[in-house]
Amino acid sequence: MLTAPTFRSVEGAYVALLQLATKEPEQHIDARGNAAREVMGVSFRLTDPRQRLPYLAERKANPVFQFAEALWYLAGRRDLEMISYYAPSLRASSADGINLNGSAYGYTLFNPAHGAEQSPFDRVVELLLNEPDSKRGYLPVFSAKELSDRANPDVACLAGLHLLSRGGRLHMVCHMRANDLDCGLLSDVFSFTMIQEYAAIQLDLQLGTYTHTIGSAHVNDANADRVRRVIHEAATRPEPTTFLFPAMPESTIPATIARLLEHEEALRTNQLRYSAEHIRGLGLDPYWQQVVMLFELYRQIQHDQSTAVDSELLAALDPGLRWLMERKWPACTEAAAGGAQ
Ligand code: 5HM
Repeated sequence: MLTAPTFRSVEGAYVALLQLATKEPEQHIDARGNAAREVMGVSFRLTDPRQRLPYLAERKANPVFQFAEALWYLAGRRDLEMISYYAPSLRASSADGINLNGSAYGYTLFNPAHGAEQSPFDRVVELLLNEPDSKRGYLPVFSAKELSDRANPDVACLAGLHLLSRGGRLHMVCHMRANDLDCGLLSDVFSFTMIQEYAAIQLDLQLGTYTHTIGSAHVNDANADRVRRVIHEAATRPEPTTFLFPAMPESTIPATIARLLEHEEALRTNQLRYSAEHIRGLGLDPYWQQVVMLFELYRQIQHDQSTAVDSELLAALDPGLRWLMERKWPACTEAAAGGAQ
């Protein structure tokens, strides 16, 4: 088969790639201290890129981080302050303790390069509005100059995102030089398909397919045990757990992202605390209300160090997000158990 194998949701592609790299690795590598099993040049296509979350108890995906990272990209940011609150391990990738460089993909995509008037993203949107069939809607991210410093801790893994408007739908093809199949792939697909959906809204197009291609697809030896457990769970559960991820509202514009990040900052810095009722009254679309609910739950976990979060707020989450939160965070598991009594 010369085209990428097709999956409906990211979960199927994720499990298939874990199986491939675990059972049929092409080689064992050891780069920058990370021993890993590797397969070269793999790809898959998602027919419904909105189905961007896996529901596997052994994987415990973190929807709080997923949305935080997607919004951090969409807002064109690179500050460690915001993103390390959700993923402290990212601090190790910052050369100056203030910003991320290579992996701050949104900074590259959503800000004008030095001397330019438009961001690369805005330029591609304008191009596709004028010539929908164009093949030039490419958003490069990796830059050769990142390799000039041999000690650079943060070289972009994303080579670029290609937007293609075809038949009234916006498709995306993503090229990654390297992808950690267990740790990087899920958050990358989540965020890039969010960028795709956001772009489709700006172009007034329906969401098309998402194709993901990887140069070095690998599973680090350090994660081999968890990977085995995930593969076992996927192979032995009676039925997959499925929830439908809803569509991003068509009213989403840059001001929506900025407004969400005002709430995010107030919660991250513990200046405000919200109830479910308060969040419903913020004037946000219900889709984005869910994200503010996730940020408030995370505030309770981080700042209040609650042993059980607000059960009313947890119950207000969409069932899929609730399922993930209850598996990821003990304070959510505890609140759900209390609510069930
Ligand atoms: O040594 P190297 O720069 O390739 O290490 C980066 C590691 O992070 C690789 O395992 C790569 O696959 C993973 N990674 C990822 O999967 C990193 C980033 C951040 O750029 C990412 N996805 N988004």
